[in-house]
Amino acid sequence: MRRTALRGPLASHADPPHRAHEEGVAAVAASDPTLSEFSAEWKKYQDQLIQVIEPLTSEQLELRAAPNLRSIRDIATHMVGARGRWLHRFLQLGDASYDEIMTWDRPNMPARTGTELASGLRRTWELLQSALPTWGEAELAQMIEETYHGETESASRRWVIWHLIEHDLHHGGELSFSLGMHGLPAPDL
Ligand code: NI
Repeated sequence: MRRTALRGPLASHADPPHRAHEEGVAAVAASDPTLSEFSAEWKKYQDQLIQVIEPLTSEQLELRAAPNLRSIRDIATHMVGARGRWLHRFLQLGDASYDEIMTWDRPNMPARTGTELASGLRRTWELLQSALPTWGEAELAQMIEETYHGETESASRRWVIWHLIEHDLHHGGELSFSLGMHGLPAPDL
């Protein structure tokens, strides 16, 4: 399978990158207990993220681990934007009301409040939750292809689910560190 990388200003590990489907991976149905449990546990993590982000003031959202690193606001905004691009643009879930959320973390976009960030996490979560029960083994394994900015990329729905988990946990760790070093409550796993 072909593997290509995004190029240009939108290139980021948060953009649909494009992993070839690994052959020989066992199929997982949407009703599979493992997938169900991962989804339920992921939801708990999301609830913890919302709990710590929603009450933050604008000043607190601007805190960061170092001057050259992303602020708490930037990290949370990026998590929402990446979910939007994967779920709405790449997997084509949700209506046109999700168009804007994909661009939240692009340059020169408005600074989101804690309430808005929590709403963005909830709205993108709803996209995934509404789709999961409709995906059987075939849908999870199906390769989705997207041509964006002249690059054709492909990934399975199953891979997208995994990538959003790793993306949330990766940036959730950055968020936790940034919160904790400034004496703010962080997700308590
Ligand atoms: Ni990222």
